[in-house]
Amino acid sequence: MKALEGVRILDFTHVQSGPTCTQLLAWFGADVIKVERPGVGDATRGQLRDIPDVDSLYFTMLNHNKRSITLNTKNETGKEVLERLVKTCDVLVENFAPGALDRMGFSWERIQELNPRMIYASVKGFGPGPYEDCKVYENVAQCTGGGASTTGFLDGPPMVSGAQIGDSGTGLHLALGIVTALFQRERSGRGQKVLAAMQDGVLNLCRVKLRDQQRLQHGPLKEYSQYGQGIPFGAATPRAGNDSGGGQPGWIVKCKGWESDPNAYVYFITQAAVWGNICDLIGKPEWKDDPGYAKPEARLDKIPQIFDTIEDWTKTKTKFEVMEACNPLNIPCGPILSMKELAEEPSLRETGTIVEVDHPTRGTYLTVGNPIKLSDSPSEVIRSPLLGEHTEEILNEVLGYSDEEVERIRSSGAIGAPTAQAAE
Ligand code: CAO
Repeated sequence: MKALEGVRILDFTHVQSGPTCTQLLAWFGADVIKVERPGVGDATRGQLRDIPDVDSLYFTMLNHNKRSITLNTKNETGKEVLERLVKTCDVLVENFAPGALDRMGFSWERIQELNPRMIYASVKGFGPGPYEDCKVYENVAQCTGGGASTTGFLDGPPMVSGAQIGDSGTGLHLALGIVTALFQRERSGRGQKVLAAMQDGVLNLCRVKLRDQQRLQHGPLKEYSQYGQGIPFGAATPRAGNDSGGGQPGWIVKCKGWESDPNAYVYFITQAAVWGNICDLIGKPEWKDDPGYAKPEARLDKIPQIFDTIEDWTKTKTKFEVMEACNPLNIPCGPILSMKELAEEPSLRETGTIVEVDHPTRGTYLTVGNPIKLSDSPSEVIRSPLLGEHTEEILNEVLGYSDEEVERIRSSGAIGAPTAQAAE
């Protein structure tokens, strides 16, 4: 038994933000029925393809454990099928451009009429306000949610992050909204609307930067390297390079091999509690009692110089040797791991965080499994569906259409041509 077994999701999501949400719900056991346009499908099936005529990794890695039905929801018979799906499902998830479902004839009011228990969950770029009608992609959200203005180096332009906080981050927010609404429905008996706006999701993940914005009114941000470098602060939270962003100063320093290996670096945190151990490790035992270094407050104006000294030591070791030396001394640090190293890391394979999946037309590929582990709800990763692979199965078994009715639906053009079957 899985945590969300018995919950049926009508999945109208596409690209990245919505699909990450429904993939998580599927891993927790929900039956996720992905609705796609006949002959077209989710645009990502064909984007960034590495193998001709095969679903892209962009698609496969975001759509595990789902079933796919092709349905033209602008066709009259297609609308009839969609009505039946709305009546049958617990949750509708969508991340269309604003207004698309209304234009299809499925407004929130109409959905409530069809199924008052329905939870209607949306990702949008912006919440209500001046930008509510805008289309939004990942980096637009990172830029408008405070991520880009606070990322990068002080002397460089704003920078977006490799972590997809706008898309996958908002998908996570939406998933929490959905299970919360399902929990409330247990008591109220009613569905509700759930909205996760990408700007809001990014801002939520950047809340420490809004913290710093307000602290600026009371003086310089002393834990930022620029304070030690004597560079004055402006009106807004600045870009902080690799500063830790917390009360324990940290920085990325070079390790042995940095000249040729772009990832021969380690993140090193000078946690106050283990300052003595750090001093011994880097060959500066005299700093332990030196009034200029002994207390965290005294070190704030010397953070860049301290990390230069730490780097003189880390440059003599590989990033893994630094980790091995620091861990027994309780000094927090993290090697900069490349995607290649992560893909090959045995411990991540053992926990199911990195999983090898077999796909009928692609062969094997690697994906990231469920990062949230429940002790009583195991997550297995099942390959993504081919376009329309489960159309007949859903029409027959979920919606109760007879074979003759399926033929009627097909001849109306609502579900497209018979779909390619998955080669087993
Ligand atoms: N049958 C018939 N029509 C369908 C259909 C189906 N099964 N599925 C989708 N469509 C139609 C929609 O109804 C819409 O038609 P209208 O424009 O006539 O209403 C059309 O397909 C296109 O939908 P869209 O506007 O959402 O798609 P787009 O490619 O133009 O925009 C995106 C993509 C992501 C910019 C936009 O969907 C969006 O802003 N979404 C909200 C924010 C979001 O999730 N962004 C993250 C995306 S990942 O980076």
